[in-house]
Amino acid sequence: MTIVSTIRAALLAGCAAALFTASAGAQEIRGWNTHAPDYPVSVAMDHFAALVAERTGGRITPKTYHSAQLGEQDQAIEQMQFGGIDYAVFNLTPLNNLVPETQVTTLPYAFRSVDQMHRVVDGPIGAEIAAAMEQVNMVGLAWYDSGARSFYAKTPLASVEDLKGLKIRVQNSDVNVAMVEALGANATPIPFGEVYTSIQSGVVDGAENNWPSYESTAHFEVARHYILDQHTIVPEIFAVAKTTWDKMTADDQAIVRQAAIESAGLQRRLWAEREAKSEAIVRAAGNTIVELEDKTPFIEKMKPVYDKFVTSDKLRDLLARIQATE
Ligand code: GTR
Repeated sequence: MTIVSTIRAALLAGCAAALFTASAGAQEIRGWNTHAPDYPVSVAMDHFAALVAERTGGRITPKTYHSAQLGEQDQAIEQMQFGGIDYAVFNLTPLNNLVPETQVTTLPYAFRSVDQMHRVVDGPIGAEIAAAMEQVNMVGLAWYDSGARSFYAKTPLASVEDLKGLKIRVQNSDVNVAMVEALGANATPIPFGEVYTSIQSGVVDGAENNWPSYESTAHFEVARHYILDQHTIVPEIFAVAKTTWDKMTADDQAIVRQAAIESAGLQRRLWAEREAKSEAIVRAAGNTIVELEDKTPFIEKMKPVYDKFVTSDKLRDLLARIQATE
C-alpha cells in the first residue's frame, strides 16, 4: 500500500464512521410502488416520504421504490408480511383472495361514483376495511384514488357482446376472474408489468384499467379499442407493515398517519389532473373510445358475481352499508 492510498483509506474509514454517527438512530423504511415516478401515486408517496423525514427530524427516512423495483404486487403483499417492505400503496383487488372484506369494493358496480366511493372509504366503512388489513400484517392509513376501470382490446368493442370469447387479462383476484367469465370471456390473471407484452404477443386480447394506467403503461398503443363501461371503482390503500408500525413510538405513528393522509389529499388532486391528461393523449392517438349511455347490459351480465362472493352475513351487511351510502 502506498502512503497516498493508506491516507485515502484512512480518510474513507473516517468518513464512514462520521456517516454512521450522523445516522445513528435513523431508520430507513422501504416503500413499494408499482407505478412510474411521475404517476400520481408515486408523486404522492414521495410527498409522504418528505413529510415524514422532515417531521421526525430525519429519524425516519422513508424511501419509495417505484416502477415495481421491489417486485410485482403479489410479491410485495408477501414481503409486507415478512418484513422486506415497510409501506406500500396497494390496489384492493389483488388483496381479495387474502382479505375477504376487500371483495365488496371490487364487485362490479358496487360504487355508483368516485365521489360515493370517497364517502365510503373516508367514513366508518373505510376504517373497517382498513382494520381488516391486519389479517395480512398491515395497518391501513389512508385511501388513494384509482378512478373507474373499463375494458380495452385489440378488436373493436362496441357493446358487451364483443367481449364474448376474448382472452382478458385480470388482476390476481377470484372476483375479477368471475367478473370476466360472467361476460363469456376468458380471464387470465397476469402481473401488471407483463400486461403490455402479453397483449402485444397475443397471449391475451385485452385487459381493463383506468385512463391513467391505460395510458402510462402504453397498453393503449397495443389495444386500441376502449369501452367505457366503468365496471369497477377500486380504492387503493396506503398501508404500513404492522411489524414496522409496532416498532414506532406513538408520536411517530401519529406523524406517519398524518403524512399518509396528507399524501392522499395530494394524490386525489393529481389523479383528477392525470385522468384528463391521459384521456387527451389516448384520444389524440386516434383510439376508438366508446361511451355508454346505458350500462344495464354490463350490470345485468355481471350480477352472478354477487351471488358467488357475497355469501356471508358479514359481507352482505358491508355491501348493504356501501350501497346505502349517499
Ligand atoms: C392500476 C393500479 C395498480 C395495479 C394495476 C393492475 O390501476 O393502480 O396498483 O393494480 O392497475 O391492473 O394490476
